[in-house]
Amino acid sequence: MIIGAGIVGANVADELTARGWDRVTVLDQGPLPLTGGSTSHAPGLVFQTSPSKTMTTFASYTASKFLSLDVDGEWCFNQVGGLEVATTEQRLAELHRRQGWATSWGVAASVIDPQECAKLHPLLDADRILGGLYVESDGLAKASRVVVALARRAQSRGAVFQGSTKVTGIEHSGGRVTGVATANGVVPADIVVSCGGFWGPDLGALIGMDVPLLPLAHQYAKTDQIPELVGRNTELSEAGFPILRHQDQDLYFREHVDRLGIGSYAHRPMPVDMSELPDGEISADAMPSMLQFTEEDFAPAWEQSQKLLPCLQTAKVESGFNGIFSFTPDGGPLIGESPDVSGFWIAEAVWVTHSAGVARAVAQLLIDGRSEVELHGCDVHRFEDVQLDPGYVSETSQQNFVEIYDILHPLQPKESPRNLRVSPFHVRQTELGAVFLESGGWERPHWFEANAALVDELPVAWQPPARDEWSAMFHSRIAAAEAWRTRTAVALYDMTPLKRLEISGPGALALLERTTTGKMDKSVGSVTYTLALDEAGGVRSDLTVARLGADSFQVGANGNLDLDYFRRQAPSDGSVTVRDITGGTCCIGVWGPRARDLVSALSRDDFSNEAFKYFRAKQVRIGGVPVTAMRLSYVGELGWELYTSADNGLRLWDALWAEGQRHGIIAAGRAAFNSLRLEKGYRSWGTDMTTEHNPYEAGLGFAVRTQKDGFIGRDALVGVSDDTVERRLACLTIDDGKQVVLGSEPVFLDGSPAGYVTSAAFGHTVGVPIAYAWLPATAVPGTKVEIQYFDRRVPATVVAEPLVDPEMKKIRS
Ligand code: FAD
Ligand code: THG
Repeated sequence: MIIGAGIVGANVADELTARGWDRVTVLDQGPLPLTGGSTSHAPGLVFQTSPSKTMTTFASYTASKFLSLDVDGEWCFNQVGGLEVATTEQRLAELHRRQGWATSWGVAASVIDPQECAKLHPLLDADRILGGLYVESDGLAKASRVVVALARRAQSRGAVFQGSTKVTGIEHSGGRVTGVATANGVVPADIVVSCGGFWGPDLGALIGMDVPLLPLAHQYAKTDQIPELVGRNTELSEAGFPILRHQDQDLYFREHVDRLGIGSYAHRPMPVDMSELPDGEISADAMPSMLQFTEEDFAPAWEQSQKLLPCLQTAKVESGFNGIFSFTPDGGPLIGESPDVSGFWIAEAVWVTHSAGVARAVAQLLIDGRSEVELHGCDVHRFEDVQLDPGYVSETSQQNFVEIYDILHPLQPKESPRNLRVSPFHVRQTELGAVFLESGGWERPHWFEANAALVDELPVAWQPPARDEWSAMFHSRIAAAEAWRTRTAVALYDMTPLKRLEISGPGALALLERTTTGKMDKSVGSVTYTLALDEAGGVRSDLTVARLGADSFQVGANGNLDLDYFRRQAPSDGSVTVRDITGGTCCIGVWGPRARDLVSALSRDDFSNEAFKYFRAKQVRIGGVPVTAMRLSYVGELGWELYTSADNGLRLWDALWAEGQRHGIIAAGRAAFNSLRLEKGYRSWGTDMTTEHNPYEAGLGFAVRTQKDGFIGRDALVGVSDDTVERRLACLTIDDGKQVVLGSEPVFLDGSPAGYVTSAAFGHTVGVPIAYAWLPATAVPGTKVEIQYFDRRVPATVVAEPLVDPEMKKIRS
């Protein structure tokens, strides 16, 4: 059962029936095929390029799929190309960065000069622009026709489409969906996929599922006849020039035969009160998703449009509307299954651009249990609890509307809402001048201004080179001092935001044995670095599992997706409890060569190498505070992660800080942390590897215990080894020793794009910038490559990893 016959519902029906599911019903409250939803009037511009690999892949699939469709010979995709123009130097630089993303994700794109732009789109004033990004394979989706083409195809395979049928309830029993309620009675269904677009929250509410999206109105207007367009297009072709974006003014354009359509994000965010939508009979003129055009909001857009396209100076706006569609807290779509009612899925907050890609992913999830394209930025369970609050969703989604075309630095934090979640050390961090960035609602120190004086003390070998303007943003040279002190003395890192799960009960061991690649039946006090794989052997997370009791484990995880996963995997007999203990606890990483001296001075417990081995956990007391100490370090230094309950946190920090004065202690932040972990070769899940990669490709084969039977993903890895993989996460250093890159840049091998950067940082210990990148396995250490940074190629070399302490001397001593 699919709820919603918009572009998403129609694509899901098509993708499911294409895979042989022939008992698919699609219900829509509106008439078919124009239901009155967002799809009914979508102008259908498909610009593929995005900072996200997944979203770009979705868009490319959508374009190629729609290109193969027609309705009685009439096109579904008009591949006119896409052109994004720059009117400022910053935007031109941004277009180069976007060209890099396109290249990284496999879409051909080029940055062209103003004359070439005007040749492709003669309505442009070439004197106003500095250049453009041209993507030949972009184009226009005829969304309403795509729906017809897909509905016909799905119907030919057995699907049933039914309009004018509103779903008013979701039936379920024993935690499983059983059907949907409509005015005509209950329709049974064992799987329900809600593709309700901006009605998603209302549909989710029927079973108590949070759907964190906000319906916002967005203006779209059409001009009267433009003389320059007369005779260029036919009623059928509609358009011939590339679709156009003018991001500096939050505008986009397309042709409608001899008129221009103008979309604007240049107005105030206009959240929609769902209770005020026109109710009653839906028709082409009375669509709930089309609100009255508010002319005054369009005025600045019109003025700017006339500047970019001088032909508009004698034109006028003939019609317009405020159309509704969905925005989310981070701009990504929402895909996933209800945590409470299995069989109830959602696929919402999806653009036409990504619709086929999202639908294919949903079909694969339902049928194969996994999507070939990784979904961590799309999974509805990626949000933390505080991020599901309607006030949070509203504020952040509106901010996303405002920033939709802005040039955003990868480290740029949101300005608001902030201070949602703070660790017990927050007050001390603030005193030390912490510069906080935000993640998952947590405030995380990036560096501490209190360490500024240390920059002058840096030995010559540790003094970092000057940075270019872009890579210097949201960065400070203080990170070098913090890295230096971590490697030479001792530093405190606030690890509180790291997701922690307690998995306990008589079935806990069996659950972990089945869901991870490592041996879990070890002595109490053992800690294991391990992987959770999907059925195809893709890495769904990397974890540390500490056995704190016979039936009690503490899992260091990567995020809410891990919580959701273990909850789903836990047997229904109640023999396992999966609890998120992150908020009630806190964690300090005490790392550096003086770490042992420091903690020993505050404790009667024995922290010697013999008594407290690497990757062991113990209950100890430090400074009078009961602590679970784990001897491991993501920064690759001697030391411990110290866990205690939140109430004890501040006292623990203060005890370490006071005693630490004799040991050269500092507080250190994420900037140093990221640099140190890359030097040590430690991967970050979601950035360096995802479900698209197997452990051997990711350089994590050591964590797979092939002798162990029956864990998820094992069968898929039979015959796979370090020697069989065709691509690998490789460590690169930048040849000039100076140019830092930031991630997602394309990497060229023998002059051709061959991969992309995942994580990068300046390696303070080794004195060169480091980049990890996916590359063909043939790119062995010594191989020369080039990284594209804006419009430049930066020479780099594949090197053996890790760069620091490959023999584990520091960390194990
Ligand atoms: P919809 O098309 O809204 O479909 C949801 C369906 O669910 C509706 O038909 C609705 O009737 C049905 N439904 C809801 N509740 C119930 C219920 N209780 N029972 C039964 N049925 C129900 N995207 C692009 O990619 N490119 C663009 O250029 C573009 N331009 C846009 C311009 C404007 C002005 C607007 C408003 C949107 C634009 N979009 C664009 C966004 C795009 O239109 C939407 O993201 C997309 O159409 C959403 O598709 P959908 O199938 O999820 O939603
Ligand atoms: N601490 C804890 N849990 C975590 C992280 C953490 N879980 C999520 C994430 N971070 C996992 N990532 C890593 C990566 C590397 C290591 C630990 C967590 C690590 N690796 C050793 C190595 O490769 O040398 C493993 C050695 C071994 O297996 O014996 O330490 O930061 N609690």
